[in-house]
Amino acid sequence: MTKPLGLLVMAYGTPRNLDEVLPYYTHIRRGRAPSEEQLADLVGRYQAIGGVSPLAAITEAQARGIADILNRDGGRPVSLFLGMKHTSPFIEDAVKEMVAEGIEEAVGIVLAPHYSAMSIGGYQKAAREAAKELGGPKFRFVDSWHMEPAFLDVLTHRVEHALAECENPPEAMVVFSAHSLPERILTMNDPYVDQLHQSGEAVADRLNLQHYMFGWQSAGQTGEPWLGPDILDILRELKGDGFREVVSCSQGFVADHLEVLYDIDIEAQDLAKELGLHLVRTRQMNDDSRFLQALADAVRKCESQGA
Ligand code: FEC
Repeated sequence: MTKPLGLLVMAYGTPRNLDEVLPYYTHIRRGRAPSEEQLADLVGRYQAIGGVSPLAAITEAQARGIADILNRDGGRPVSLFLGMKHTSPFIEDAVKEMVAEGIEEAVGIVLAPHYSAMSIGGYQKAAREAAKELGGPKFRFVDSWHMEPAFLDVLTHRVEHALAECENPPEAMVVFSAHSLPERILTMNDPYVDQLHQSGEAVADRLNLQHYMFGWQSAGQTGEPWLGPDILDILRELKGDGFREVVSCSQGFVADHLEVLYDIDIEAQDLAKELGLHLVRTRQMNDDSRFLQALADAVRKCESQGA
């Protein structure tokens, strides 16, 4: 009997309660503890969205959903493992479990659509290094899946629905955003910026959008320049340019979590109100089965590349 293919689904991770915010934040900062002020600011943002992020439950539902689709599609059965970048179970824990269960071949996929060496590359490095240290499994990785047709279909529907909530859809500006990264990626031949444009352009073409643009959100406070323009500056500029309605499509994220529920729904929404702009956010992918099909398709393509 064919041995199951290991499916390593990797995601960012989130603190399970407010006590876990300090170790989580310290891990994100590669072991440097945040100042009291930085910690209080982050705790305040979690409190503002209800105390904890829904991300953990959504990630689990997404991972299970992808595995279920793959185990029904008639292809090689998969065995699911879930590994987080910044909380337990860490990616290294998942690889350890894979080895213990005798998994020899595996596909790794990250729950974020666009590749950057600074984001997806970090997840893959953690899995590769753990596999090297523990003697397996043999990994193949999905680098990016932002152009998977089923993903673009769902993204297009999301933008279409958000536009339908506008009073005058043809005159609304659609802003496609992703998590900002330090500007130095521009000197690294990194595909992140181009990929954000590719998926956004694909949606704009399908909907024949007259007004759309690209921006960044959730930049860190690290003292170095980050990719811009930031969504908040964009809102101010759009107001100055005479726009009255804006659709925010956080296409770099696939779940409801802090960077969407706080950065867009609270921070950007407050500014929009102050400016007198009508801001509508597209719904996130969460556990939409059409979206999970896109990820399952990407896994099968990756698996067959090595066949
Ligand atoms: O809901 C939640 O609890 C977690 C939401 C969350 C997601 C997420 C995704 C990405 N991040 C990316 C890059 C960076 C870089 C830094 C950074 C910092 C934070 C902090 C929090 C946080 N991120 Fe995150 N990110 C989420 C949460 N992120 C909290 C720390 C406080 C703050 O800056 O707001 C800066 C690191 C440093 O200081 O050196 C860089 C990227 C993604 C999207 C791809 C992915 O999901 O991996 C890129 C979700």
